[in-house]
Amino acid sequence: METYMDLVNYAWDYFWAGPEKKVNVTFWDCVHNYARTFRQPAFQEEQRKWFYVYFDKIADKNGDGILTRKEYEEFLGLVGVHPLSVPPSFEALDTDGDGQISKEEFANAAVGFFCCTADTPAKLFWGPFLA
Ligand SMILES: [Ca+2]
Ligand SMILES: [Ca+2]
Repeated sequence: METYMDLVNYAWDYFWAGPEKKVNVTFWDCVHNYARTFRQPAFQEEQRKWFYVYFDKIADKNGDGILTRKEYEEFLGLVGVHPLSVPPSFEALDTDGDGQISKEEFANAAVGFFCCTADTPAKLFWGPFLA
C-alpha cells in the first residue's frame, strides 16, 4: 500500500501540482494540465511509462507479467471499486480474450482512458463511473 501511495503522490506532483508544487488545484488547473495530453505528443508515451510502473509495482502482485481477474480486482479495489463491478472492466481490457491482462493491454487501456476522446473500452480502466 505504501508503494501505491508513493506512486499516487509522484503522479500528483508530475501531472497536477506543476512546478509550483500545488497541494490544491482548481478545475481550470485540471483542464490545463489534462490538455497536455493533446498538446504534447510525447506526453502519451510518458503516461505509458507510468502505467508500466503501476503494472509492475502494484497490479501484478506475483510478478509473472500478466494480471489475473483477482489481481485486477485488487488493483481496482485500491481506488474503491467493488469486486462485483470489476468484470466489465476486466473484459474490456482483455482485448485478445485470453482471460488475462497483459502489460500492453493494461497500458493501452490506461493511456486510452486519458488520451482517447472516443467511446472505447478504455473508459472502463478505472472501473465503472457511478452517478
Ligand atoms: Ca500476475
Ligand atoms: Ca489478454
